[in-house]
Amino acid sequence: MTTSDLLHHPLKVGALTLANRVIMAPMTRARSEQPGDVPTTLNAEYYGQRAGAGLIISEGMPISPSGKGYAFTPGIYTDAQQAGWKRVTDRVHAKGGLMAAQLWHVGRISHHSVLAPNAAPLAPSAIRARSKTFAFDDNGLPGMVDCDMPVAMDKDDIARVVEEFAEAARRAMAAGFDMVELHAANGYLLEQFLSVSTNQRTDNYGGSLINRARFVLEVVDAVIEAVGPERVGIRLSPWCPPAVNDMDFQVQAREIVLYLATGLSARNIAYIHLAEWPSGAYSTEFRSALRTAFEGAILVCGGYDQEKATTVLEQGFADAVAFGTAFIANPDLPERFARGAPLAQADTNTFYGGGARGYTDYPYYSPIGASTP
Ligand code: 8OZ
Repeated sequence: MTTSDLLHHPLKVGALTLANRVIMAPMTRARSEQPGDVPTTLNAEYYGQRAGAGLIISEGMPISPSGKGYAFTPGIYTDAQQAGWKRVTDRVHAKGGLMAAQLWHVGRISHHSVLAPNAAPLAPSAIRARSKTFAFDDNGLPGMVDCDMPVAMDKDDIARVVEEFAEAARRAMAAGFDMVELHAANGYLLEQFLSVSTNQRTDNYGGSLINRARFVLEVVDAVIEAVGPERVGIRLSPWCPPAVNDMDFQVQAREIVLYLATGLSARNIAYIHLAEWPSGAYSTEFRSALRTAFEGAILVCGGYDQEKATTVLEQGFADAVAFGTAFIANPDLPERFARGAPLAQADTNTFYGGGARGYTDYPYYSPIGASTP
């Protein structure tokens, strides 16, 4: 089997059969119609260009006003947003692709300028993130600002956010998505419950490993109830370091992720998606323990190139590999891998915000000169 063969094998993931194992990673791009954080035809064009991915995982979509922590991120909690996403999924489907909606609550990684009037960020405990988010400064100008002090969620807040995830999942299905992915990685709300660095609760959502996992499993159960287990995936990032949103997910990271994996396997969800911190550093022992604990598909992401991706598939530690920046600059990434074509480099200046430049203007590969997608 040649290198490209394995990445290009079809793969069953829950209810879906992916045409290949080259996944488009979820990436915040901060382009949406304002006010209202509504997905636009430009977003449809961007995702449609990348429909050759085995599965596109959307940028994180705030599930509610309190789930938002960044300016311009398109949400999935209003009728207008749902209709905007329908345009996106229609385009992806018309081009033969499949797409998952990433459901996102930022928790404490937020700022009053992007929240409802007088609202504070929600978190398991009132511990402020010593990190920044992209919101609005005191003059109303977009830029990096310090995260605000969060309030510790009470039982009503917890029940409400669980229901917000379920409602967002229902909206995602109504908007034509093929799958939902719960964002439980990179220092956002769900991971904030998992890690002792951010969860110092003394009720049954904090303390023991089982208690810290409780909120995540409640959200999973509510979302399964809404859309069925075969359309649910989850993103996890054990060992997520402080450099990422001041998360420090070290204590019992292995144990809690394997505990979750066992519970998720019993629930028959479609996949676990690892955001690897640091890139590619997970031990083979952890990777095989995860394989044993979880029967669904395993997606990995973080610093993979074609060669490393093929190796992790060959080793049997993953079923598919997600690519981020490579998909920004190479809308036809799976095709380039298959042909051994050179890869274009992404311009980091246009990652967040703005319009078509650095978003929909990266060409498809052509041996006689690049072509417009
Ligand atoms: C980069 C910029 C803003 C948000 C993540 C959702 O890290 C993000 C994100 C990444 O998962």
